Amino acid sequence: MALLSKRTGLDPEDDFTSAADCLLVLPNSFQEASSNFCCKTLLEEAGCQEVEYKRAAHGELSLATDSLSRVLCDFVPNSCHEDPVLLMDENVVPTTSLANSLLEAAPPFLREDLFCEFPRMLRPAQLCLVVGGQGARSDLHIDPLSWTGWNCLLQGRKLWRFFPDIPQNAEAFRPASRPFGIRKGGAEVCTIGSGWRSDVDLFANRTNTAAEPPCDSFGWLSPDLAKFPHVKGCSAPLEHVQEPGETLIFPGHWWHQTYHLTPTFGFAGQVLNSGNLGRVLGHIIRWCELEVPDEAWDQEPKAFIAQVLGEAIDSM
Ligand SMILES: O=C(O)CCC(=O)C(=O)O
Ligand SMILES: [Fe+2]
Repeated sequence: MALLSKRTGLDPEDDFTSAADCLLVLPNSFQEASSNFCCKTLLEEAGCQEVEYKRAAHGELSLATDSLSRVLCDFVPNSCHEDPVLLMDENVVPTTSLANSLLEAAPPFLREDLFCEFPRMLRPAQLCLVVGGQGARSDLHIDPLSWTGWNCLLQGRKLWRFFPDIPQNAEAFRPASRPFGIRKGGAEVCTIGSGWRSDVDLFANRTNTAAEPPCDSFGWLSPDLAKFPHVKGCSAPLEHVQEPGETLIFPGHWWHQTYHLTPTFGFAGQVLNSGNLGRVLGHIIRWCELEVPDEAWDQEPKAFIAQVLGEAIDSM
């Protein structure tokens, strides 16, 4: 039996609050946004800004800093499987006029976001710029706070692998916690929840060298089993090749990793609404070991958020 499911070809105008437990694939969801327009705007308004990007030469991962224009125009086009370049940046877009244009172009249910009720310091960034060169991969991870993630691809093709968060996969991936909260001087001072990351790279070995290898067989991209023999025990993944124009909406508490089949350009964010409020606040309540009476769950979302976040902060 498949543990994870996918629904495709849905209308971006629909209200997806009740479909929080499967992968949704929306075609043409950010109607007004084109990668050329977004890239041009970013380069004009923020090309000189410093950004941190990830590169991995011969398996050695490192973080490097350079201007946005150098990363987009020089490094991303030269990325390859052995020396991949990935930029995931939450700071640049909010400083440009693109932030408003993108939020206006977003499907309506992504604009109704209860994370705006969180105290500013604990609010996740609304828009993350995700630009990958060919062969770039995210790490294998679970997003923080059990939120619902969205990821819009405007250009390129990206392969995703999803897995349920079950003990079998924790055994296979050997996760480390990635705390979510307020950081000061590099230290976490108020942690309200967690995400998880694994050192495993599900795409470490590439056996097919064609520029656009077939996407229906994933034997050609596989983990390094000599280095991580325990990965063999993981459950079968749900796979999806994200095409340009598609937005994916997925439970952030699923394990996921991406592989950028071609150079890509897109944005990611997360949403909190009546469909996943219980899951996200439940995550914070468990993580902070809060005692919340049953009646609290019957409150209006805003009041419930204020109570849980207030108690979480008091508990530090
Ligand atoms: O787009 C990617 O490469 C990774 C994005 C991701 O992990 C997310 O949107 O949660
Ligand atoms: Fe993620």
